[in-house]
Amino acid sequence: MTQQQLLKAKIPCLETGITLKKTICGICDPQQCGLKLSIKDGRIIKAEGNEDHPGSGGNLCGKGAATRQYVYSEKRLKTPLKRVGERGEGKFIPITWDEALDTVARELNKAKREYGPESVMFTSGYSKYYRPWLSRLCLLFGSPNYITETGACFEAMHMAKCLVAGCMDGPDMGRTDCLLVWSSNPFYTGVINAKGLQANLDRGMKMIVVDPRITPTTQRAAVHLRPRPGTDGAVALGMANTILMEGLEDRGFISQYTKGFEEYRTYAAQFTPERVEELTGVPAAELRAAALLYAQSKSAAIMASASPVVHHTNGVQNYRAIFSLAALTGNYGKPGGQAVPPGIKSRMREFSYPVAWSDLPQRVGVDQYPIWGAVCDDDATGMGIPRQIRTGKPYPLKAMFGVGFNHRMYPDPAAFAEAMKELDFIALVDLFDTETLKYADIVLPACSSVERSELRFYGNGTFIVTEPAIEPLYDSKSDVDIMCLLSSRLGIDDPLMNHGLDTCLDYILEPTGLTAQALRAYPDTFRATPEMMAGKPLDYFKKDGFPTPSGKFEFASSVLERFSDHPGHDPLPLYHPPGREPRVGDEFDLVLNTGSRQPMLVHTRMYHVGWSQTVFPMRAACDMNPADAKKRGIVQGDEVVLSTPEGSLAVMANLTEAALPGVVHIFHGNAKADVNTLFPMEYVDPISGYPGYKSAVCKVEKAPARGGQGV
Ligand SMILES: Nc1nc2c(c(=O)[nH]1)N[C@H]1C(S)=C(S)[C@@H](COP(=O)(O)OP(=O)(O)OC[C@H]3O[C@@H](n4cnc5c(=O)[nH]c(N)nc54)[C@H](O)[C@@H]3O)O[C@H]1N2
Ligand SMILES: Nc1nc2c(c(=O)[nH]1)N[C@H]1C(S)=C(S)[C@@H](COP(=O)(O)OP(=O)(O)OC[C@H]3O[C@@H](n4cnc5c(=O)[nH]c(N)nc54)[C@H](O)[C@@H]3O)O[C@H]1N2
Ligand SMILES: [Mo]
Repeated sequence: MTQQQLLKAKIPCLETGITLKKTICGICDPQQCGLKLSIKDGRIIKAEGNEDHPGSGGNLCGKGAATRQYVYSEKRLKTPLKRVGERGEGKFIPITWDEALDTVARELNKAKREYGPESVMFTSGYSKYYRPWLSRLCLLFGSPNYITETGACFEAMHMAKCLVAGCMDGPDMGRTDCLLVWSSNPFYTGVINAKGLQANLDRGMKMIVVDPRITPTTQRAAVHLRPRPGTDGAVALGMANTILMEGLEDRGFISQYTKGFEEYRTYAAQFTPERVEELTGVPAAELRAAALLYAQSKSAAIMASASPVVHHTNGVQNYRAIFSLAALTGNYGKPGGQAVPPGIKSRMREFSYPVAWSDLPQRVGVDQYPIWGAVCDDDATGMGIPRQIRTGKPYPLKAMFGVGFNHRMYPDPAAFAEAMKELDFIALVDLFDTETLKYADIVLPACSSVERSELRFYGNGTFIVTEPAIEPLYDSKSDVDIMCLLSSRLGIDDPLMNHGLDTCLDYILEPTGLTAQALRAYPDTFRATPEMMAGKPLDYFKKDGFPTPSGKFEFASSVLERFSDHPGHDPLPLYHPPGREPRVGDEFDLVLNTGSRQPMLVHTRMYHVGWSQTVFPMRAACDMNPADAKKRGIVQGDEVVLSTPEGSLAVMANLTEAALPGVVHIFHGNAKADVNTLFPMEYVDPISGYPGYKSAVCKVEKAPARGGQGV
């Protein structure tokens, strides 16, 4: 082959000067599939899956396959910027890193001096890898307000787990006979999870899926329940009632290890299959089939997702009702039931939280949502930010240092932005030029995962410290380097952060006996030895009790009992219908369900990355059932106006049987058709403060003429 032919075929060899570098994909953050990049003259010319990666095994989704367009996007930030126009106007001039970092340090310290450290928020969106540094910086600065996207993701599920069992658990999937998947679709949301799920289906595991939509996951289920969104609590209580009526509960487990069973049993008795059918739309026979399969399997485990069940005004209570099924059937403490997942020994927790929450002022939002203060020890909720900025109560909020922070993930983003305008100072770190940056005083350009070194722990007992595959583009830096540089400028005397990434990593990794540099020799991940692993035995609670106030699994929560004067804080998992439900004759006659994941999109990240969207339309579209469309004279591809009582959007109608009749779905994060503008800030779960993103009411009408906000 000639050199030209070799170059055209992108063959890595001496003649072409093309080299291969292995790293991980950071686009869809928590999955981190293995990535193999071909590099020529410091530029990525090809991106493939790394077949030697034990999690993803060479698979790469459409987003990862579009790595080159993502990394070399026109929208990448190139230099640090300083605002010169009004907040929101988007006028900036380039400045040096020294000027930018000095300004950030000066302004954050000014707010600290004048209003106290708690007046400064350290916020993050969806990205995960830099969070230990952000929380450490925040807590060492003296502020309790380390706030992540978890105010609308994960924490409410964790909260529900803590209220019933005292800590997080997950399915012992490798050994279970029956997996009850409550609203998750890994075939769209995570390559590594999907591979794991498929492997267990292949060995004969049965699956029940509770999901209003038809998805690749529901298509593999033995039983698929399709409740109306936000009615999950009634489904779970109905399953409990069937199990009790059939005498399939585990009496021994219940009497020894649980609290509140008799009240729970009496309450669940109201949920007859016929009533559940009325409340949820799930046919009585299907409910029964699911309950029997779950309870009669030798072992059964529940797989829950971070967001769909809790994006409702009743999410925490609904999840408590769902998780109670595991205790009812004794699926704790045995192979194939619920298990506290093992982890690799590290000092991650000590690194991330060097100061106890109890030594700091109360976090944002705890005054309104006290369960955050009672059981959540990871971060604060961002849902309280706008109100506290406006009222200054319980104390003023004056400045923000945000990393990958996007105010549009919250409901009513215009009101959120208005509140941000009132802050004295905002510094934001991002990869791309975003809408949120328009409100910043200083903007700092971050580099992407292929341009940095980072540590990741995987659930399968492997871990990795990556090497940068290419140099940071333009004048960007890794988020961690930025925070380490800031730490010393803020005057924080931290022997770890002030010495940079590797010093921090070596501290975190110390219990494994490995250093960051040693781990870099394993580009396909390093498998932890048994001595490096830590975990609780399956039946840990038999000796130590559950880590709840009573030491038992709590059908009736002692923590909620303490706060039962707050609305919705019922100790039993009482079922309240979603805050908004369409009734016959209503103007807003459809359920609006937003954010069900699309394989080619991640929140705001991919709208400008066309390569990932070749098999799906790039236009903002809402999914609706053909029967609902027909009633409204709508055909496939029509321009429609989707309205809630708060506003409307022009989008395209995509007719699909995947949507349950009566339910309309739309993805979020599209700045040009932002569905979060259709939600009021007050439409929330009273316990978690989560927005009711997945059960609002709407109407859909054929658009009178072409045009509008759609893209
Ligand atoms: N209506 C509706 N709204 C929702 C949801 C829904 O289902 N429906 N889902 C909610 C959920 S579960 C979540 S998790 C949130 C997520 O919402 P967001 O946090 O908004 O998620 P992203 O848009 O992925 O990321 C935020 C920012 O991180 C930037 N970024 C990407 N990589 C990096 C990096 O390496 N470093 C830095 N510094 N920045 C980076 C991106 O450019 C982007 O500006 O949205 C929530 N909002
Ligand atoms: N491609 C892609 N992958 C992602 C993301 C992304 O934006 N894009 N985001 C990541 C994030 S932040 C998260 S939190 C996870 C979420 O991960 P998943 O939970 O796996 O994905 P979702 O599509 O949000 O929700 C799963 C299913 O829940 C169903 N559902 C919606 N409302 C309800 C309800 O009220 N009750 C029940 N029982 N089911 C309901 C939806 O129809 C959907 O099929 O995905 C992560 N992975
Ligand atoms: Mo999420």
